[in-house]
Amino acid sequence: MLTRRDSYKQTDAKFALLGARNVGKSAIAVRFLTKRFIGEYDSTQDSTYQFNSTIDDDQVNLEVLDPGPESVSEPSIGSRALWADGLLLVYSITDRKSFKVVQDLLQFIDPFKQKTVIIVIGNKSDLEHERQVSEGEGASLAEKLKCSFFECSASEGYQKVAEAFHELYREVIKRKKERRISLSPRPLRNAIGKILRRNSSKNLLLNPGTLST
Ligand SMILES: Nc1nc2c(ncn2[C@@H]2O[C@H](COP(=O)(O)OP(=O)(O)O)[C@@H](O)[C@H]2O)c(=O)[nH]1
Ligand SMILES: [Mg+2]
Repeated sequence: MLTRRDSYKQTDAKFALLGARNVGKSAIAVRFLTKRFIGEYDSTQDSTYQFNSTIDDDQVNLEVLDPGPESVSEPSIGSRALWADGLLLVYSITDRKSFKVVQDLLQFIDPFKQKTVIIVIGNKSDLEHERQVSEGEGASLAEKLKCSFFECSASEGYQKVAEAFHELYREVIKRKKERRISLSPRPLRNAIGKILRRNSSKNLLLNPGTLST
């Protein structure tokens, strides 16, 4: 179910899309939330959605911020990076300038990198004949940033768009767990570590199939 910031529930992860105008941020958000493509979307202001989704068999509560047009200034990016657990940095493969905008944004996100997970997305992959940014360039930017990278087409399908959000969600949850452990006192940390190790070796014994991959 999709609601527009009217009912507040416990949120498992907060995501914000960032990038130049017209790269398809709204189209990506709406595709993920409704499974549909809406070609022309009113992007005059920020929209925040609360959304229930199933990710890896878990029912999760997500909040997604689709920014309005004035979203690439330093204060605006800073406040979004502070708010969000995960940032989707979106460019269009048909617009080299938008790839540069993503690279320029990074300096403003840097102060939040311990807290906020990022993912790079090259949208409009259906427009191969208009491509200006190669897949390799997107991948090597992501490699440099040590983050995941997806090319997708909001207009063509749901699957790739959903995959990107799901991957970001997994990384956000992993980061939250790591932070929780690193913020806890050392004896507690050691105890948690022991329990985790014990449980993971039990799982291997109970599910020997996990060893065969
Ligand atoms: N061909 C194609 N057009 C897209 C795609 N995603 C968005 N668009 C179009 O690109 C334009 C800008 O999209 P929009 O979502 O408003 O971009 P935003 O300004 O980043 O939010 C609109 O005309 C969309 O229909 C895509 O994957 N493929
Ligand atoms: Mg928009």
